[in-house]
Amino acid sequence: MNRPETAIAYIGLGSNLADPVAQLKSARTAIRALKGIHELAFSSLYYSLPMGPQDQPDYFNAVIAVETTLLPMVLLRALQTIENAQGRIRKTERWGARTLDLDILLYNDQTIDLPDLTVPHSGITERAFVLYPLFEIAPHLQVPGHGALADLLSQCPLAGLKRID
Ligand code: A4P
Ligand code: MG
Repeated sequence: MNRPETAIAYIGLGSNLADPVAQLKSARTAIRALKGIHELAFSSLYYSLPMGPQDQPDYFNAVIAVETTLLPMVLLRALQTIENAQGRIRKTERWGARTLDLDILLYNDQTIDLPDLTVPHSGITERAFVLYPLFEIAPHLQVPGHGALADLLSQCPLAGLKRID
């Protein structure tokens, strides 16, 4: 029997409600527990000021690298199930506060343009809270359509981002 093909995916984690550090830790545990996923690396946690509406708490962010046999849409649904299990309530306001946000940043070197899934994630190039943790675990990465991660990072101000030991 052929082994299922594996891909390497990078997933961004974000939280700014209900003990964000605990939210990120339990999200990591939940992702590792998914069938067809193997963790390759987990970045430090990063503290960041909110992008978007400013009347919300500060964020904690991290990035996880995984090897996975899950196809992109299957991975997205699995991540949404984890968001929901951790009390995510979807509001209509864009970029509002949330207990947990899991975004597929990259999936191999694929470019995906589906109604429910855009990869590379649309905000990847200008978000310090994505680029810096991603660089910590994958400094040589190329972002499809955007060039070297190192170059993107060099053009992205920290904007208050702080790495937490
Ligand atoms: N979707 C499309 N592509 C993807 C992808 N690559 N990964 C769709 C995940 N989802 C993707 O997402 C809305 C829809 O995006 C989903 O139904 C999915 O099919 P959502 O998580 O329901 O809503 P959202 O997160 O509010 O929208 P969005 O646009 O993803 O928000 P962002 O861009 O994630 O921004 N400030 C700091 N400092 N740190 C943060 O982490 N996060 C946000 C949310 C705002 N400000 C922040 C942070
Ligand atoms: Mg999201």
